[in-house]
Amino acid sequence: MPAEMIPYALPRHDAEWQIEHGRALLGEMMGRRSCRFFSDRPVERKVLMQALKIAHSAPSGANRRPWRFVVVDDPSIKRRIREAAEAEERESYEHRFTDEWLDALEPLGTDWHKPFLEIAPYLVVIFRVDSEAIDGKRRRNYYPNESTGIASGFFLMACHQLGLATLTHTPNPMKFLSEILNRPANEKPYLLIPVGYPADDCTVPDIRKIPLEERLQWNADV
Ligand code: IYR
Repeated sequence: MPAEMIPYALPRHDAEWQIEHGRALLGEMMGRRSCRFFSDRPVERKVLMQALKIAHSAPSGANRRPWRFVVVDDPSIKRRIREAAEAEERESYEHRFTDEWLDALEPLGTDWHKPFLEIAPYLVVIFRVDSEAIDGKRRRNYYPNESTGIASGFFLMACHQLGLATLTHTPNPMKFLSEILNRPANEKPYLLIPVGYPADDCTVPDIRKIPLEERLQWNADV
């Protein structure tokens, strides 16, 4: 049955307001960096919940919200995740990554050690839910990959706006997350996101973002 249609309107800002607001938002978002050195300073649970609510507000295929957020703050589970992630990462860095891939990672200075997985106060593990059991029947979800990517983006932006550091970490393969966190086979690990505050002596690589002009086309002009 179609849902009842209800009115929808947005505040009418003038262009001056939009440009000023856009400038401020751009400045804030350009300041977001992936953080690999976290403080153990706790994060108020309510703040994390607000960021998760913002993520959960994302648009999704057929309004199914085909994701699950698993929040880990138990030190023993964080330790298990670190150990399993480091085992996979070690294998990747020492055997699985091609030389081309290792060259691409070199500017980031990463290696298989992932202490942040125990230090950050929260690990948010996002699962993509491909199908769900409804009334004993398996029902597929639509665009779960795109939807979960959008929700993840909302989460990263919300965290940054709230002054929280994040890292989109994807140890490969991530199956160990399903096992440690008891998630069923219809839910696929999608991203592992440590959330917290940067360590006092946190540094990030001094790399530049490719200018938008190189990634933007108007109409059919090339
Ligand atoms: N998952 C590894 C390697 C890695 C891969 C990419 I692509 C990055 O942008 C960064 C790291 C790691 O986390 O070290």
